[in-house]
Amino acid sequence: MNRSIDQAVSEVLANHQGGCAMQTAWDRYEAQLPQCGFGELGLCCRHCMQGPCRIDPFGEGPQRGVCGADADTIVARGLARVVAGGAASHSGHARHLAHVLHKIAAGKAPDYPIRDEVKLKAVAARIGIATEGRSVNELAHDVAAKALAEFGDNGEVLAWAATTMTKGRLEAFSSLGIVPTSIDGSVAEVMHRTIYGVDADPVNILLGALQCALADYAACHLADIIFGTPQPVVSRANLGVIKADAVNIALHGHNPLLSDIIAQVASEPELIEAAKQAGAQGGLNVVGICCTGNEVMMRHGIPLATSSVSQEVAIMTGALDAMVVDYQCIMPAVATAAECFHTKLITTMPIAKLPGAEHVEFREETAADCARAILRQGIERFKLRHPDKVCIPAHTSTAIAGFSAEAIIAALSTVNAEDPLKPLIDNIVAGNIRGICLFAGCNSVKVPQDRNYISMVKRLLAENVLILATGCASSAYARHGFMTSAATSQYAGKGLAAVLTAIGEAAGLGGPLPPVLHMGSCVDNARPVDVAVAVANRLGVDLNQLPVVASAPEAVTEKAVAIGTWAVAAGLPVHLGIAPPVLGSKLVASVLTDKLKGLLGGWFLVEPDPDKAAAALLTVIDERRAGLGL
Ligand code: BF8
Ligand code: SF4
Repeated sequence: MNRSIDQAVSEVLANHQGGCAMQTAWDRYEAQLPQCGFGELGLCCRHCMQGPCRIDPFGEGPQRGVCGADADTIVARGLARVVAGGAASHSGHARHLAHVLHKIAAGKAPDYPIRDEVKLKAVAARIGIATEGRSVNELAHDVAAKALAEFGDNGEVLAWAATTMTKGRLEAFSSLGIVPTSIDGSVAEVMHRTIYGVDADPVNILLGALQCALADYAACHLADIIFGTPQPVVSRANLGVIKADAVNIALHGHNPLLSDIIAQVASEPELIEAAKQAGAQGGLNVVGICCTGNEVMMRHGIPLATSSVSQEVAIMTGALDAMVVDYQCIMPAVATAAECFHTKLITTMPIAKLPGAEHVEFREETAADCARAILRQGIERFKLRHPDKVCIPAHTSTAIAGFSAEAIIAALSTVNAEDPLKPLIDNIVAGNIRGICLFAGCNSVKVPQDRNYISMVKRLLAENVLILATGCASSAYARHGFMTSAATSQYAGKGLAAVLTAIGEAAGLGGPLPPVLHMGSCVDNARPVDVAVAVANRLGVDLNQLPVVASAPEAVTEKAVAIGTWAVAAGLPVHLGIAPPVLGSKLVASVLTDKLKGLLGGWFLVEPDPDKAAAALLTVIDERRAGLGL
């Protein structure tokens, strides 16, 4: 089985010196085959202890569970709970940040200055907080209080949804009764209505899932105030960023609270000296994995080692002295991998401990000290590294990251300072930018790592589609060299290349903008929406009319499903390269892939073949262009 088209990953898989029966996600996937057909189709229910119940997809065996739930109900309930899982994760992350913002305002988190006061003020004004004559801490307090209030239920539409979507979208949500009024309430309500004997109407359940997904969307907006709004930064990506002569510390997970501080204190001379004293002439080398990796890459230029599916492979280089994890997308298997090498695995969050890891509880009050202590543990561990087990592939690529919505607008304003959106809109109208595709989501063992991303992007770029990327999609394009000026000349169609060159030169980049813009981690999917909403408002149209599409060609997690679902609600056609467990219900599948189009303008397009998927997205882009008279 072809596991990855990333040469660095393939080399380590082939040549690592793990010894002790080192297994990876791909091995464990093969051991699972064939996977359960009922589960794949979403036809297994375990929502009560009279089950598990299974529906026979061929119509020969049982068509109803013990309670009478049929395939449609069971599949819809299962999907809704997947969305709730995703929303709970993203909103847990957001709640954590809101609490920290509160502490910052109260002077209880001294290691976190407010890094973007302008954004704090803008967000405060947007959500209706008085800003005139108020101090930064007062504003931070009120924004945090408002954010925390979004988790409760005051019966009003969530401010972060109401103030960041188009009017047309809000009307569409209202007409379907899916306006989110509470983040926690939406998650809890999905759990309630999908329990034994509550909601059995599959369409009603799906509407609940859409509302919950919109709550997920609302929870994606706080990080820049605390950590700073990213600006373009040149870094490197792929396993070759791990250095043989340095103490290598990998930061893995999602919430940058600790990793952002580690990224900063790693340049302290005492720590670098300590690393050298331990024998690492290259000093300290901090690298990122998954979305924490994206966060520190776009804000601090920290190089990105690899993505989710290959997280164990970073350890298998034999040169990772410590892996520091926070939460989400951390395979328990990293503990086993670490045991086969000398890597110190450190968990930091009370809700995410791993058997086999050392837990260093992180507290915002003493963040910098905690970060230093963790780095010193990595330095100690370096002394135990076995040089004969080191297998670092030479591959890396340059990657320009940090294209926040603000950074994109700033780049555009170098072309037209009065009206920054005009160059973007003019080029869409002229066809130089035929459309925009947001790639999001994960890498899965079910697809050779990165294959779908890379084949689709080559086709779309050649057809002048501008690409935005977040999450592990960003990682794929960073590792494969698509986030460079050179990639524009190599892959972009003529029209797109001309636009990217003009903007890059006007912005003083000394070359074209990359054809794939790294917009951040998965919680940063709100950034592309911000740009799309600005364009839609400027044109006086709604999001579901724009030639903008999304794709999660190698999706894995519940979080990815939650994001895909709100993207559909936002009016985007969303391609999925791996079918979610819904195909056991013709009704649910037809709502998701067809009926939603009439209701919200967005829908899911399931296509495992990347060539066909790219062609389908181009067709949709052209239909939307035609709809706008272009
Ligand atoms: O939040 S893309 S595998 S790392 S879930 Fe996870 Fe998927 Fe990667 Fe980031 Ni997003
Ligand atoms: Fe079976 Fe119904 Fe219980 Fe599900 S909720 S396990 S279908 S009895």
